[in-house]
Amino acid sequence: MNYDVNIKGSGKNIKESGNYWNRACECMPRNELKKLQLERLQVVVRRVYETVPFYRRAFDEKGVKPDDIRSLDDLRRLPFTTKQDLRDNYPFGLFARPQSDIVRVHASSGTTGKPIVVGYTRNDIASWAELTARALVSAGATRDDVVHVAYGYGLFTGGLGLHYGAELLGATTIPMSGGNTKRQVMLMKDLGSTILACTPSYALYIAEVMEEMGVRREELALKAGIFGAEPWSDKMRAEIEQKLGIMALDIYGLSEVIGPGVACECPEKNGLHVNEDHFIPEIIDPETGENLPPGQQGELVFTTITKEGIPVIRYRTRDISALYDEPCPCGRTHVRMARIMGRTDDMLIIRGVNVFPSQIESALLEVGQTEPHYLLVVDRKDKLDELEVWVEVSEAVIFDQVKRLEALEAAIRENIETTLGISVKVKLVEPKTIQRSEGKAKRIIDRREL
Ligand code: DLL
Repeated sequence: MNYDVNIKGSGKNIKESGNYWNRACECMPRNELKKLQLERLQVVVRRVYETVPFYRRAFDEKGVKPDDIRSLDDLRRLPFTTKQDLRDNYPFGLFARPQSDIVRVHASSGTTGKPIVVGYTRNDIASWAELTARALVSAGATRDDVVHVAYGYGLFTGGLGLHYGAELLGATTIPMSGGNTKRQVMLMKDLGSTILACTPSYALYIAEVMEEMGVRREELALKAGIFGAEPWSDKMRAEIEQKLGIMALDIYGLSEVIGPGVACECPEKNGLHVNEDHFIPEIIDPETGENLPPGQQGELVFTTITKEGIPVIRYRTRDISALYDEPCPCGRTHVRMARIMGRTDDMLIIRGVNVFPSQIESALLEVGQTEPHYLLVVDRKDKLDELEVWVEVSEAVIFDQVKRLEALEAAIRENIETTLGISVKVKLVEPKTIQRSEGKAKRIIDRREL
């Protein structure tokens, strides 16, 4: 597919560089899209007001009624929904449909306490499959592809989310789930997998295991991958692309909103298109709750406008990003969100200074000669916080002279200290010593007892 489209409002012809699953929706002129969003928003606001006591109470407290939503700007008059609200209403309190309409339940991957439970109607499952199909097609997948799904299956939304999209597309779908990595490599090779779907850290681990098994990337038929569920960087992208010989694209989502497919990258690799016919994104200042203009960094907030089982109104994701409304050369008209820069609750406070793992990752990236595997170990000694950054060096570096290693350690330390403005310790560790994950990577060990 390669035709010119005129994006209304942009005043210029834009060459489409990608493929679409649903061109009418993905490239909908913005004025039409806004009209559709408003219609859908009005319906969902009325529905939650009428069926979910939590929303009725929250709207009443703010003095806003469904009839007050006359424009998209009126969305700002509605209250936010938080993770705590979902917890307080565990398990089904925010469902907008009776249980007989719910055909599937998923739950978030929280480590402590009760998870967050979400429910899908048959229509929700259908729209979700459409969204992950869009992501797969954006990465170049067709019905002739073999999609290897190595996200976890089960209550986590990754596995089944991608699975349904791949089947809808008509691709041959391999429901591998995570783990047993040697077997994954063997099957990828034997079954001719062409598209890999897993977390970016697991993709790197698969590449490592391939190397150990003596399997060269040329022996696989892989051509692209869609990676998400955890933060990653352009350095990791370059590494995955090089080691697996593929194009690596980012896919974003969260259980509370639907799962993977809320937003996905196009081959331009310059931000993730938010599926705006299903979700309205906003960026707010996490402190004040005020809306921030395009381009400014803040907390992502989503309102679901098609979901039936458990719609969410202005859900605060705690993810930090920014929205860009400039037209994209791929032809999609949906706004792009920047790759997730961190989470408001991933933020470490070290001696009073806010530290995001992503800041450390980019400081490491600038210095180079290290692998994208690192661990932040926080401890408290004599009432003082200490941050130690463990970072794996590459094979080539480990055999260097001690002096060279010390110089590298110092360079990394200085770079992180300039970025963060606090002192840190750096520990270079040998390749493959930091534990690999089959799902979301664990980057922080906080040993402080508060
Ligand atoms: O991680 C859904 C998902 C599965 C997305 C597979 C992409 C691929 P949860 O377990 O509810 O859902 O976790 C959601 O993970 O709020 C982000 O903090 C993080 N996250 C998800 N995708 C990305 C991404 C799934 N592409 C939480 N980049 C979100 C960075 C991501 N962080």
